[in-house]
Amino acid sequence: MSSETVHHEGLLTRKHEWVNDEEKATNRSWDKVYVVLHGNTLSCYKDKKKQDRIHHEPVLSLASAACRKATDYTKRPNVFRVKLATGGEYLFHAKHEAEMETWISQIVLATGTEPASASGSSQTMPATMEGSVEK
Ligand code: I3P
Repeated sequence: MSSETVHHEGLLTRKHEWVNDEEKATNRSWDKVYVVLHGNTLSCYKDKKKQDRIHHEPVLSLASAACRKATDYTKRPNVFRVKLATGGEYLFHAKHEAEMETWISQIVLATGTEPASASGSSQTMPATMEGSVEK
């Protein structure tokens, strides 16, 4: 990872799928969120003003998190998944493929893992995240 702090932000739509390895999120609606990636933290705000976090949730740590395109999620295009070290999982829906790829590469940088040399490599995602998500 470069010595420069990773920083990326923008509007995405988000679905919280899992609270941890065992517990499905109670609210699994898609929410518009203003996402701020800074260092290895991810904050999801209600809007660009960056005052209120969505659902008053805390900042999310991306340390040892995994991120890749959610190829198993077929209801929307350009969706990527972030799986936190806690087992928490989020889907993020980008407006187009380039936006999705930018987010994935920035988040992978922030997680402290090396980005995969070829896109789609399982290096960036545990095998359990491939295909259908069975818990
Ligand atoms: C959820 C909402 C989501 C849907 C989710 C529903 O209902 O319809 O769009 O996810 O399905 O629970 P609500 O808004 O009433 O909370 P998908 O768009 O991925 O289908 P789920 O229960 O299968 O996660």
